[in-house]
Amino acid sequence: MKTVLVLNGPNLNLLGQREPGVYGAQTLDDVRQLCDAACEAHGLRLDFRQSNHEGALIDAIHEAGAAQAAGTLAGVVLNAGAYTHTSVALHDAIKGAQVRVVELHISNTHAREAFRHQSHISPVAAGVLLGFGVRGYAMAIAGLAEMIAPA
Ligand code: CA2
Repeated sequence: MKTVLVLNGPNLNLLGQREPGVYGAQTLDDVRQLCDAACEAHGLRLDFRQSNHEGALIDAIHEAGAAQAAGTLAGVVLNAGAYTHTSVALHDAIKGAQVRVVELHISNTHAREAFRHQSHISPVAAGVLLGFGVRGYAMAIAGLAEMIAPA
């Protein structure tokens, strides 16, 4: 059984506590539960993490690259939060680790402020999903399952 790493970046620990109009009312623990159900439905194991630190996210990406190369990881669902728009280091980490990443955003970043329109993740992502609310996490897991074992 392969693992999916769902990796959440800065401030996503605040989900459900503020800005429900943008991100909805569900908490990160609710998201963990819906990811668990999605993984179970696709015969995958869930590894769910959140960090506010860029270096910790980079370490997790390197670890994921090694696990994918070893055949134990299907890929990563990455909501890099605001690092999406700023982090060349995360871009380089994904490229260097040669890991399969589905970039995920709860909100439609293109319908928001101009500074959210650029992503350093998209050019190195296998797929991008945005604007579906937290249900997007389940869609991204389904997408990864499809990528590794096309129907
Ligand atoms: O839409 C998304 O998923 C984002 O990745 C969320 C990031 C934002 O910087 C990206 O542009 C788009 C923000 C995550 C912080 O979430 C909060 C949740 C509740 C209260 C405050 C922040």
